[in-house]
Amino acid sequence: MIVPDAIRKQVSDLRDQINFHNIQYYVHDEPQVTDQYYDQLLRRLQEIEEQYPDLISPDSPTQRVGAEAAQQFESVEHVIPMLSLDNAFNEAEMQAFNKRLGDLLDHSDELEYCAEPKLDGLAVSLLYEQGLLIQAATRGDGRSGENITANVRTIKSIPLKLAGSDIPEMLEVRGEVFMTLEGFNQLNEAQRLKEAKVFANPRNAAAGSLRQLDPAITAERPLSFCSYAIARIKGRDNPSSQYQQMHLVQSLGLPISPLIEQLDGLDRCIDYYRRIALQRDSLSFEIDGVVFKLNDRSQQQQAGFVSRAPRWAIAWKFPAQEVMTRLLDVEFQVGRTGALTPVARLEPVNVGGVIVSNATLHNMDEIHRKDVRIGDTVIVRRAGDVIPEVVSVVQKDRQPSFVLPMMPERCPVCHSEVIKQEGQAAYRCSGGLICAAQRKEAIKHFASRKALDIDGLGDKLVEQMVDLQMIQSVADLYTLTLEQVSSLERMAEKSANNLLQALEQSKRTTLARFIYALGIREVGEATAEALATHYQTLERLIQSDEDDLMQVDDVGPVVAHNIAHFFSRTENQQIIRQLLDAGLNWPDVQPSDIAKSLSGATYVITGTLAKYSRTEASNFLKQRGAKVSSSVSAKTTAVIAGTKPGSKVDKAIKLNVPVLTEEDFESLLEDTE
Ligand code: I6G
Repeated sequence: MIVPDAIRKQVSDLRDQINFHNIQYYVHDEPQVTDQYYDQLLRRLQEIEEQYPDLISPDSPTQRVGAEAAQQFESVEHVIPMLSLDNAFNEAEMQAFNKRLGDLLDHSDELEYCAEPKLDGLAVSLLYEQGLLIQAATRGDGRSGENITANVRTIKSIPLKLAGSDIPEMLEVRGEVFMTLEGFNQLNEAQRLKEAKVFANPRNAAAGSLRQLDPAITAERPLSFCSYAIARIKGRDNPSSQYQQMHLVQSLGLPISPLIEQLDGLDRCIDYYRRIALQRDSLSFEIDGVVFKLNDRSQQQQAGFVSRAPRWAIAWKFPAQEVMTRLLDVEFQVGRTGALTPVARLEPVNVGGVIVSNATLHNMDEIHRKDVRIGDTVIVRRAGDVIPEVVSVVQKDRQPSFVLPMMPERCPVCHSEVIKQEGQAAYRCSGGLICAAQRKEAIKHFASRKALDIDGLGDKLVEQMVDLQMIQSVADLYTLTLEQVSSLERMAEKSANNLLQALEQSKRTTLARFIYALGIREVGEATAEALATHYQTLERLIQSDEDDLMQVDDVGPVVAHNIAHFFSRTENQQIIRQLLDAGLNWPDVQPSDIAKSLSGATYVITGTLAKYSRTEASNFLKQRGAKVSSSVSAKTTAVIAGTKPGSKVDKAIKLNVPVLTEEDFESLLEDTE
């Protein structure tokens, strides 16, 4: 078939554009077009290639998933062995490494290093000839690995064709294939829905995805790539430092670490390690340490190798985020809404620098899925600010005597029946406010900072007062006497007076806080705020029905049902009456009584916030006049990062945009109230 020149040109232009936008997205993290526009370009190219199949070439962006499923992976010899790295586990070992190199090179000045975080992924080697990706291999035993070209071709951040005009004849790049936390969570969510295998961590997910014999499956997995070394290069000068090598690789369209730095001397390296350790929890990917390499390649050559590792590089490891320990028992904790959460009691163990003796097992479905027995050796994981969790069981250590944890039939606290609602994973205590555990949690919530903010009424105090039956409900707080409060453990008269004063002060509140303090299931701060603004009085809210409630912003059928159900219960009505009788009051609601104190500011929210949904957090910012955007630029005022954030934090760090934690965000809200 004759292909008109105009079509050839169109195909070539489309490929150039797609490759350009790929690099903007994956290498520079600066997309210039929307996903829809990008998809349109790709679709247009696909259409033309379907019409003119002669134009299809293996480096076309449409040809990422080409190969059929393989029977097995072939073996590939590494021309340059894929080495491992020596490790340092503390500052003294890093110091010793630096000293060793100084002595070896007879170098009395500070040595220059190139540093970057060590990604927790899988090492692969990519071979480009005449600019085309012709082979990709795993590390294997270092001398030979598996040929995973078909799978690696599906990773969108790996170019099938190198970029630029000065392309080396041959280039072998080594790097790490990994999965971002966002990708990992999405994949596991999808796996759960399909009732397929759920991965324990991003590294396992990346490994499992890369090891698929069918590249079509790998193509669906959110894999990323980051280069860390040039193994071979021909037809272009090999730069004289590691740092320059990485920038050459980047200019050819391959991603490199956004956090790479050149550092003079040991002290700067130690400082870098500490900085990265502080950022570790807010990065969008998991890292297990920092790699330091002598920057100067002639110094590297001088230092040479010892057995299977370069003498000129070291991985200074962070404390492990996953460790093994023994599951001593499983207990069930009752929350504010009565949900019973299985909690693992563990032999205390250091996880990521923190001693952990309890970890969540989430719910009974998870216990069955992970096949957990009391006595098992388990792997506990603590990443970021999230609660430690049991991720898996070391099955080979299983003894026949180990028993499956059982959900109790009765609440461990109030002995009411435990029930499971159809379609829900949680078992709940049916005791409601009869249950001391639920009462304690309800009172703690009522007193918490964003509710009635009762200064000095901490968790321990609430537990004591409920255990002593001094208080039964939140309303009883306002009947406490000085005598009662002073009789509590570690409560001097002064503190008792202060608490009573704080209780008195808490009576003057806002309608939104009061609604939030009631602890209605799934009514967070923003919903409480929306309800207050919508109804303006408590009476109107109490009288509304489910249909009416659904007119309020963010209130869907489940929340509407929860609210209506809460107000329909006589015990709740009674508590509300007692609270009002005790003198709780609030000013009339003005529809917008928060000053527009953040006008002109633009925020980006990423990751999961523990106490707010995305919508809630956005609403709070918007109420204060701020804009909330989905992408980070140099003009962004700050990025608010929860746990497991996306690449937006990396971008913010790169652009020197401040990154706020959830606590910073809360302070911001308070300061602008
Ligand atoms: O396994 C590795 C991870 C990261 C590496 C590595 C690296 O540089 C950032 N560099 C070398 C030279 C080797 N392994 C052998």
